[in-house]
Amino acid sequence: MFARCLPLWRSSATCKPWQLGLSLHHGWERCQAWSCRGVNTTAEQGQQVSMQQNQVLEDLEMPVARRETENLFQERPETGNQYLEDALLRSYLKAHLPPKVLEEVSQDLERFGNRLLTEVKPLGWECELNPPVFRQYDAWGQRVDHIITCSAWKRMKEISAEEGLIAEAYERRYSNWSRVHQAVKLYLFSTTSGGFNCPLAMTDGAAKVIESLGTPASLKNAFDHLTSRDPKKFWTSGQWMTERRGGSDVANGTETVARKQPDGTYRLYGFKWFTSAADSDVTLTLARIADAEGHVKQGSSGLSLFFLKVRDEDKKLNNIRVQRLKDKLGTRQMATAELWLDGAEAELISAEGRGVASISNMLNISRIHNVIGAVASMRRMISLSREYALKRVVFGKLLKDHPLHMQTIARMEVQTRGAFLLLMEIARLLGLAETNMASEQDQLLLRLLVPVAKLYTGKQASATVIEAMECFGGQGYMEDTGLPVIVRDTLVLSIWEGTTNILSLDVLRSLTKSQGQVIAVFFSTVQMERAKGIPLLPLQICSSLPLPTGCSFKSAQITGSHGEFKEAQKFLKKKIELASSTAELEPAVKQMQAAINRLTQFIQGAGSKEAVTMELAARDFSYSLARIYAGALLIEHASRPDASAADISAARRWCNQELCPVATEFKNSSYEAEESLMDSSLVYGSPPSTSRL
Ligand code: UCC
Repeated sequence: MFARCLPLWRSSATCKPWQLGLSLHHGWERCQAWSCRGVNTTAEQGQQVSMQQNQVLEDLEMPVARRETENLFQERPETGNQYLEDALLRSYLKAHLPPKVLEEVSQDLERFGNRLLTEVKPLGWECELNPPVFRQYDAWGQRVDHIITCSAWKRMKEISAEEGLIAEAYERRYSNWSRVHQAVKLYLFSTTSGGFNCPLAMTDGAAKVIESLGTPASLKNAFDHLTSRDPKKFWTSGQWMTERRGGSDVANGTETVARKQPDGTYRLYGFKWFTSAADSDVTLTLARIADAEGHVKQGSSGLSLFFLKVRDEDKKLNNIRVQRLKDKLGTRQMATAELWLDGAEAELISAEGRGVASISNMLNISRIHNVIGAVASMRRMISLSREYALKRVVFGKLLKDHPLHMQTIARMEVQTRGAFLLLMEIARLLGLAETNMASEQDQLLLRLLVPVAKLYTGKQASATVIEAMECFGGQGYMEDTGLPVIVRDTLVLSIWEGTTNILSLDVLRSLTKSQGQVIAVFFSTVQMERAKGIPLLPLQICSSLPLPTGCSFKSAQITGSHGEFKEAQKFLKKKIELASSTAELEPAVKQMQAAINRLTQFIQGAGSKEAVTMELAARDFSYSLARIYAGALLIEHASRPDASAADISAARRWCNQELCPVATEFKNSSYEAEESLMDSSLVYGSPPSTSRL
């Protein structure tokens, strides 16, 4: 009886008289009396009073409101060590890592999983409850612009260093597998990190940019700090790209000006509208270098990349003023600020006018972190739903025994598996690239898959976490369950680091820049050994793809001969080679064949269309690439000799979905110019007028 008096999530809830609809004095007394009576009844009468009689007694004595809330008692879903509970993660590592690396990495991950449970998880919750506070002036009217973060947030920074969450990738103690190790640690850390995964994403990106510049002497110290395991030494970095005109069209939206100083440094003047983790130690940012007359060059080629320290040795801001903190839907644990740069001292680190190209290394890394965050959110919400279904009784039985409920979670599981394998594939390719072990094809594939995975998993994660929230009924909507935090923090993943459409256009950019080779490599990688009937896609087909305004793909010349292409294929792993020996995978393999065929036909068909066709198709095209590639990975994983029935089922179910939506929509004429006009009519309710558009 006493136990039933305990509240669902917070112990203070039970005896709040105002919640019982009673006057304070009377209600409090009744509450106390009721609790005691409950204890006494049980103690004194024990077995003599049947539960039924007890219930009648309670019903008679309790206020109505109390009786109702009493029946709402539910079990809290508890999860254990995330590494040990993640069967797919463990089987992936077992299948791919060399034995010695597997042994060490597994030990580290198991230990880390325990640390997350006991130490990091409570800190993450503390970060949520104590978001950063901005204090502009001190008590004496001095402008101080302090962003005050809680002690748990500071502790997250120390833990990140201790665990080598950035260092791991740059020390490369496991050679090409270091990136996989790092990605897995970040994946486990993500949903308990209290938002600290965001500064880590940008820190990794900054380290990557510095390394890709050959770690110039002037940046060596910064690189050491960004990749340090010493909590006292570890720095985080920001990534200040977004200005008041927006964050997508960086080439036209950047107004910040850089003025060269006699000592060769620069002073930056401008306004950064959205600077995440504004408490970071350093940052990379873009600005336009002013000439002697103070003129700047507009457009992308006018942008250069700068490194700057946010504060000096005395912790004084580097001629930066904080205007305010952003009031965001999610990631509220992390300070995002509007900043005025009023002569901030900075170092030019790219060639003049090569700012966007230079910062793209950072973008690609932070986009990979975005994928990590997406998959982690999906996995976390499924784990909690799964656990809850083992405890929650509805309509006379556990949720897990309701087939429709299990089907819902299983569908999320299939999506999450596809997303997870995409993530691992990218980490694997990145690891190869960073240890000079990547073939040219691996590098092309990486360039293509990063935007594809970022845009696709961002959408998957949003849908999945909302679906999973529903698995808890009304409880999923309650703040103090922690579930809405995960939902809120996930919804940003399809927005920051490039929205879905911007990323879709980046997929087209990767085609243009590589003169179609990224798609050729894509095809040869997913092509099945048994798909004998499908001719390998010649590079020439890709050259006929029209691209949106500004993209020069149409005029691109194909340099690789068909022979070279065929030669290159010899080095490519056939993702679903082994599937031919697994009969249960036959339907999935056939669906993949059909999807690849349809994608080929789309590319051939789109080649003869106007440029707008490819722009309109960009999103569906990217979705098709994501679904086909993830399908190939799932089939590959299910083809292992020790694959489980669930692995096979996941591959089959994944391939049951529409794998090539771009071909379907193309057939439906959805990318024709007339349809584009109709899009506007549908949106505005009448034929679009120029004044409205
Ligand atoms: O939102 C933000 C803060 C969020 C915090 C981060 C936390 C993440 C945490 C996750 C953990 C859970 S920061 C702002 C986000 N903004 C963006 O992501 C920008 C979105 N916009 C784009 O991506 C655009 O497409 C731009 C900026 C890249 C377009 O610029 P341009 O200048 O118009 O593009 P161009 O002219 O096509 O490209 C310029 C050069 C080209 O190289 P060159 O000159 O050699 O031909 C491109 O090939 O840059 C190269 N380039 C790339 N290279 C452009 N994008 C890429 C790329 N992705 N990879 C390689």
